[in-house]
Amino acid sequence: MKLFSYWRSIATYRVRIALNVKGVALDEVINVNLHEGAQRDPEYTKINPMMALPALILDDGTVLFESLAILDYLDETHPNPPLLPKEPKARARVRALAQVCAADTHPLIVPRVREYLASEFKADEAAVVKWGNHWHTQSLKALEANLAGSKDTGRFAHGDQLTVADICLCGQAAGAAYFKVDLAPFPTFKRIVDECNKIDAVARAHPLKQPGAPASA
Ligand SMILES: N[C@@H](CCC(=O)N[C@@H](CS)C(=O)NCC(=O)O)C(=O)O
Repeated sequence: MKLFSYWRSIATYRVRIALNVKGVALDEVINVNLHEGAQRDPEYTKINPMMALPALILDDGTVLFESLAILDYLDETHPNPPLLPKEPKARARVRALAQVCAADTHPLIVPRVREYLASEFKADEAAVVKWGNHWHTQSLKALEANLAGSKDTGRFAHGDQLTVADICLCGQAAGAAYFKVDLAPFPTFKRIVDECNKIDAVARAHPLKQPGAPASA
């Protein structure tokens, strides 16, 4: 398997966590420098026409893209440990928490959106940070209300087993740090992310631990 990756990519971070948790080894990690716009290079556009990371190439050449779809694939092909609970209502909650991060928040702050804000609407760096901070904060309020208010929240977002929800919370925390969001008002969210990072498979997937990353964000 080959993973197209960049240290900063939150969506790739999700896939890295799942690969590590499942114990799936990669043959190659191919760097696509998002800061230099390499996701728009014709060679990469052929692999993922969305011009976004991650892409996972399987041994038979199949290209997987979209991090949540890749997480599903890994969970289906490597069932242990499972990334979803068994019970349907529990699965729905886990997927919903994951989607607040991956579907409602993350798409608003990806490079193509930030670049468009700057080029079309003349947003300077401070304005872009304000934008990202705002959308993260909105979602964090919703996540905290759910996590703090649900009897289903345990050591992790749902019970005591790491799930897709936790993987996405970790990505959300990395995004929040990038946009200088203070996590103090979101103690349950922060506690769960800290809990996730006690697991080596999660901790070593962190963006700042990848090749090319700076010492701090
Ligand atoms: N929904 C996609 C998001 C993919 C995405 O936008 N990835 C970002 C990095 S985290 C990217 O490569 N963006 C390139 C760009 O915006 O130009 C997923 O979860 O895989």
